[in-house]
Amino acid sequence: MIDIPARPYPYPLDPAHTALVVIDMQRDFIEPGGFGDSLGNDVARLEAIVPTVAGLIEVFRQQGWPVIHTREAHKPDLSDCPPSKIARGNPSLHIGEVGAMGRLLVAGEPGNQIVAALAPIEGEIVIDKPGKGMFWATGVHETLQAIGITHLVFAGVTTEVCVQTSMREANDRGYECLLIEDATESYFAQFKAATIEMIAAQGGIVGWVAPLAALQGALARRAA
Ligand code: TIU
Repeated sequence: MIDIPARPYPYPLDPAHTALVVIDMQRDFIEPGGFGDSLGNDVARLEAIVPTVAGLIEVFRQQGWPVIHTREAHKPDLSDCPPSKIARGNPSLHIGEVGAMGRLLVAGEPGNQIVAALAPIEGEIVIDKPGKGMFWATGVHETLQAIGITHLVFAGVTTEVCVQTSMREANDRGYECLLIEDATESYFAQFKAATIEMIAAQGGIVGWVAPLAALQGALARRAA
């Protein structure tokens, strides 16, 4: 085990059984004209974490540890999208309607692609998920079990929606979860801060939180 300085106490990272999960770093949420923008959000906040997420992915690639990317994506016929989700929020454009980057939140459309700086490479797992959580209707639990993963490190957007939902789903399935706090962002600064606090509260009721530098520092000390 590698102890990563974290809150509420050091995170015991198991190097043989740890994967990185990068949640929904897709153009739909990060660039103007996408789904996040259609809901009235300031998307510039999210783009700011791209270099940190890239640094985190690089750590995992250098270690040879698995990297999993998710996308919030629906089938082109929207058969996996509840009508309630399409109707919600009085948006300027609904899921499935054509925006500046193609149909919102639809698999295969330009807006559904992961931003170029974080593009998956050969051998990395890409999960299209119809819900906010990564376990709902994806089969990812079975995929992770098949490769022996027990520990998940989380990054991506948005902190209190898809990241927190996925981390809670993972926690309930027995994964030891660490959120890299500077590799996640919300459209709402106060919701990011609150999410970090509620994950680490009560002795780590959902898991651990730490900055990227804590992970990098622990791995550097191990290599020295
Ligand atoms: N709206 C919002 O904050 N997030 C989402 O709809 N999806 C994700 O968080 N990926």
